[in-house]
Parts: sequence; C-alpha cells; structure tokens
Amino acid sequence: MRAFILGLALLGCAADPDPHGDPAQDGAPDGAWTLDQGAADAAPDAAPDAAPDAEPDAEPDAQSDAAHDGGPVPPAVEVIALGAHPLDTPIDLTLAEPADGLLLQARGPAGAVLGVVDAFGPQGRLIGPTGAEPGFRAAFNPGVAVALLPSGGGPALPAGDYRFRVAALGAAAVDTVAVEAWVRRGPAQAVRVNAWLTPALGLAVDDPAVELFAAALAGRLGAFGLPDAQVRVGLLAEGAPAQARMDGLRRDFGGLAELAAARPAQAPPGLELYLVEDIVDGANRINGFAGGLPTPVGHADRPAAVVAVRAVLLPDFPAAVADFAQHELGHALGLFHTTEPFGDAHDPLEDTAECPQACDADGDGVLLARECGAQGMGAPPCQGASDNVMFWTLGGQRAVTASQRRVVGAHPLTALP
Ligand SMILES: [Ca+2]
Ligand SMILES: [Ca+2]
Repeated sequence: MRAFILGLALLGCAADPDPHGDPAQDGAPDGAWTLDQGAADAAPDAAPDAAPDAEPDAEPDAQSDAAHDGGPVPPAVEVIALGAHPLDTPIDLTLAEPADGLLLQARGPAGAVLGVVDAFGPQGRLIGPTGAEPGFRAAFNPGVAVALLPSGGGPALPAGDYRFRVAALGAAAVDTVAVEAWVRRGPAQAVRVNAWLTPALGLAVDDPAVELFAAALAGRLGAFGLPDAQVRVGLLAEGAPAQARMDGLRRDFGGLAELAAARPAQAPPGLELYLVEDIVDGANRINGFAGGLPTPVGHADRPAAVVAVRAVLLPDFPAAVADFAQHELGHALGLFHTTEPFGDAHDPLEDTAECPQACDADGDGVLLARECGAQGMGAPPCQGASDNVMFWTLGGQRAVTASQRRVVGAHPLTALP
C-alpha cells in the first residue's frame, strides 16, 4: 500500500492488487491505491497508541539509540530515536557521516494511515508534499509511516541536515507519532524472509513443493542483488487466518492485522511473508499485497509489515507463487510499480521503462503487459515497457535494474544476517 495514497500497488504492492495478476494472464487492476485517488474516510482510531519507545532525553529531540524491538542491530545499521512528534510538524535529523540508505519510521495509532512527506536533505527535496509527486513518490502505510531514501536509487546520502514531516490520510485521531531513523551503510548483504504457511493450505514446511517454492524465491531475490537470501518457512498455529480480507479504499486493513497477530513472537526479524488461501480487497480478489512500501523494521505486529501472497497454486506451481512473492517483496523493499495500471504514475527510477498512456491500444484506460510491449514485442515507446518484475501485472520479462538493486540494498533488512 503505499499506500493508500500513494499508490499502492496494485499488484503487488502494497496494495498491489495483483501484483502480477494471475500467472500467465494480465489481470485487471485490483487494488492499488494511488496518492491521487483518495481513499474513503476511515473511522478515526479512538485510542491512539503511539508512544515513543525510547526514554526521552533531556532535549526533547535529541538523537539517541532507540530501544527498538527488531532484534539485534547489525553493524551496518545505526538506529536513531527521534522522539514523539505531532503530525505535520518538521522533524529534524542530522547525519554525521554519509549513508547508503535511510529508513524513516513513524509509529502511530493502528487505525491511522501514515506517510512521510516533505523530506529534504542537504541536496534538496527527497519526497514531495503529498508523496505523490513524480520523482518524489512515497507511500502511506497503515499504522506506521515508512520511507526509504534515496527512493530514486543514486549515490549515497550526504552527511548533513535532513528534515521531514509525517502526515495522515483522512481524519485520523493522532496525538503524536514515535519517530526513528535507521541509517544503512555498506552494500546489501542478505535478507531473511519468514514465510508463514497458514494451516488451511494443508501444507507442511518440508513438503517438496514448499521446498521448491523456498528455493525459487531465494533465487528470485538474488535478482534484487541479494544472493544470500534466506527463506525460512514456518507453519502458523491452528486457528490462524486462512485468508486476508481488507478494504483498502476504506482504510480497513484488519485482515493484515490478523495475520500479523498470528506470527510467532520469537521469530527473528525479517520480511514477513504470509502464504494464504485468498486475499480479498474490497470487491477484488488479488494475488498479493504488501502492507508497507517499504516494510518497517521492528513493527512486525503492524499490517504494514505484512506481505500476503495467495498460495493455493503452490503445490502445483511453486515457481509461479515465488514470482508473486518476489514482486510483493520488491514493494516491501522499497520498489514502486514501474508503471501503475492506469499509466498515471511511475516509479522514481530513471533506468526503468515507463509505459505511457498512449500505449493503451484498446482504449480501456488500463495498460496491460501486452500493450506495453511484453517480451520485447511492440514498437517504441511501448516496446518492452512491461519487461520488469515491478511492472504492475504479469506478462513481461522479469528484469531488475541497477537502480532497483540500489533501492533494495538501502533497506536495513538487507543488512540482517
Ligand atoms: Ca522509471
Ligand atoms: Ca488497455
């Protein structure tokens, strides 16, 4: 979901409804929200539960190590607690040294949909005032605002002063949000995926098809520049939800929260992938959904940390389910759709092709993979414009670009052993 406003992705994204639609077919857009498509007003959360999780320092905004709940912090990551802040107020951060990545997180009430906007660094604007501006996209996530910089790939973030604010969609009741920054230095190392099977699938962690899925997904993640990806499959307890039901346009992510609640508390931090029977977003059935674009670190209890993928095909087509999972995990690691379903928004990366609305050959307003020159077909500017793993739906080649690997490698979860 990038949210909510930001677009979620239809397919894969966080709200990607169909991240790639069903294998071997172009799906209709089913889910994504984009920033300019406002969502229905959500009921305000009556009991905001945002609370700073670090002891306040003498100076209210002093930077200090955060007492986060994400497990041991690897050497390549520095966590800076920025304290509690009201919405829409400037939040300052100083980097003493350059960084390869910066994950900004702001935890608020579970019912709020929050995003980091108006981010600036020493070299200028990083995220637009609403998050939707071309080249300055960001996402809105349920319960925790999360932004990964630099979202456009590119060189390291320079040392110096950074400023941003946290905004909510709709009339959410938010007193303050608890803000922290995860500073990433060094190249991508590895990533751990906690892949959770819902018992309703009737699968065991050592079923051959499940092992094939895990191996295929680890290979897919290698394309993101993560050759040491670990996919650890676990079985959720009896009674865990079989489906994820939500209504993104109404800002209802209850189905994702139910999945998050089923996660074993002792599991190590990682990308949280839930393999379920079905995913329903409003009136749409979708193949995958990423609750956060990107996913937060240390907030596994929040829907923003949930990546759900429909896995009924896993026994027969484990590699196809791994394809869906790769796309959704791409969102969780900070990647937008290269082109959104209606061609009205694109990722901020220069080395991924954009499929312009002029490629809508049948005039229905939706850019299908074949209209965007899937598999290198077609003619410019439509040729090959859907041949990227983060195109909103299936059908094209699954290319990954250098900038996409750069973004993924900025996420602190790629520093976890
Ligand atoms: Ca692009
Ligand atoms: Ca069309």
